[in-house]
Amino acid sequence: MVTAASEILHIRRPLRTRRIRGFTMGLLPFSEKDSPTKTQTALDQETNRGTSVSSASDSPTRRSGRRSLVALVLLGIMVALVAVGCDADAHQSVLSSTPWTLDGANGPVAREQLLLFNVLLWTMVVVFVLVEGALLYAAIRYRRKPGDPLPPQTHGHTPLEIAWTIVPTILILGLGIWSVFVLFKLEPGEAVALAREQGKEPLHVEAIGHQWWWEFRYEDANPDVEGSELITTANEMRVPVDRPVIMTLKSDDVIHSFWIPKLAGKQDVVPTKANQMWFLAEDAGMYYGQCAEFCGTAHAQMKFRVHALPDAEYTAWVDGWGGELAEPLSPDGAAGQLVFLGAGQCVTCHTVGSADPVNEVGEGVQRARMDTYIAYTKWLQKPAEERLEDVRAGEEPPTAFAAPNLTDLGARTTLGSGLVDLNRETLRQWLRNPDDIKPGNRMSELAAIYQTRLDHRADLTEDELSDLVEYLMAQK
Ligand code: HEC
Ligand SMILES: [Cu+2]
Repeated sequence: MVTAASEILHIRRPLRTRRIRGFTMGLLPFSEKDSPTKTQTALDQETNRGTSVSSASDSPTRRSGRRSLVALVLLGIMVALVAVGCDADAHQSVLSSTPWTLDGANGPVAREQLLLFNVLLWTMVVVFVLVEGALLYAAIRYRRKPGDPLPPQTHGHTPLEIAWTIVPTILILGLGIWSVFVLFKLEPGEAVALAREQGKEPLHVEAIGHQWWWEFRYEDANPDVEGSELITTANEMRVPVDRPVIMTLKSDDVIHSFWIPKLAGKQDVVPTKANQMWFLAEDAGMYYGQCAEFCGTAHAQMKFRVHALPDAEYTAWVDGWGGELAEPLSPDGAAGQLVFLGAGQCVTCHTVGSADPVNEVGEGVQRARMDTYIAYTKWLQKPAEERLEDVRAGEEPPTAFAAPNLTDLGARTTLGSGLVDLNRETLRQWLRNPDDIKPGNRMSELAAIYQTRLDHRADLTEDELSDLVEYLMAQK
């Protein structure tokens, strides 16, 4: 009995202490050899070395070495993955392969911001390299070697201390003051001043962020014409070149962020608040935009485009918007219109042919749809039994929600807020099941025609779909 117990103790003790050592060794930077005083456990360990079989082959130092190797490899993979995502000349990047030319930026706003960014970045790179370099050099060159005596102890070095106080102060003050001046230049007032200098009026556009698409409202689409028409469109914004564009940013639901990398930096789009920013496109062409604030399931698919057009082309778009169709509807298109207004119930959420129709009580329909959406989401938060009672009593809130204005859909280039090119095939696919193109979108989540089939497809025949495609593609 006694021998058995002592044997157990004899074997168990070193095992346990070894585990404790393994734990502390991982935390402490020195090895057992350097440790100034050997702990009792370490001494125990030594006396028992004969019995501890695994300590040599799987020592804690070796284990932690292996661990740091794994960490290093993981870090390497991460850096490689991040680097793969870098493309200096990408569509949605203000950076370019020749950063000193600032040619990734278009217009005064983006250029000003990029210049500030570049100067801040490279100043910080220089400071980092100098400070870290000095640190590494000192750490390696003057590291303590065995047997070294204590080095001479100094205290204070006035010129050096003055230098490392003054230099950062000048740097931070200089860059800080410059940043503030750049901020002032981003104020809309600057855009008005610039436009007046050019003898023009700035263009005002309102962007409304919705989960997960963008609405654009032009109160005065042609600023050179007094009281010109109201235009509402979605996901693709048209602006004239060389004219300051002042954006008013609003949100219908959550916080979004409006970002056209090549034209201007990000600006938050906050519910109940109207933020402003401006930009000016110098070169005609297409600029890519993206919501830059996580706003829910389809956030990454909340893109948009800015078409900067020569004045004449822009005015032609404004004059041609709405009103008579470019070509009269074909018989199929006319059938599609009936589906749109009837079986498809599209008209509860979408408007065609008008910028902002007014409802019976004289309020803008799109505004009313936004309010309905808020009422509906609040209703969804009620307990299920109460909702069931509401439904039985016929008191559930209406399901009309804000959706893209489709008046100029046929003239757009994309579908699903910049996700896929717009053509008959993609439009048909979208109508059959929007989730196939844009998972998580609000149309298939809320429109009644997608709620009746188990496969979540539209409750419409292939003919009805074709007619709808005809009707919508004719809207330009
Ligand atoms: C419950 C409201 C609702 C109904 C009903 C509805 N839609 Fe939509 N629709 C939306 C929303 C919201 C979007 C934006 C989806 C997105 O991009 O995330 C949308 C997007 C679209 C788009 C793409 C627009 C663009 O610029 O990307 C088309 C086309 C469209 N709907 C057509 C229809 C048709 C046709 C019907 C009827 C069969 C219909 N919708 C019924 C809410 C609705
Ligand atoms: Cu968003």
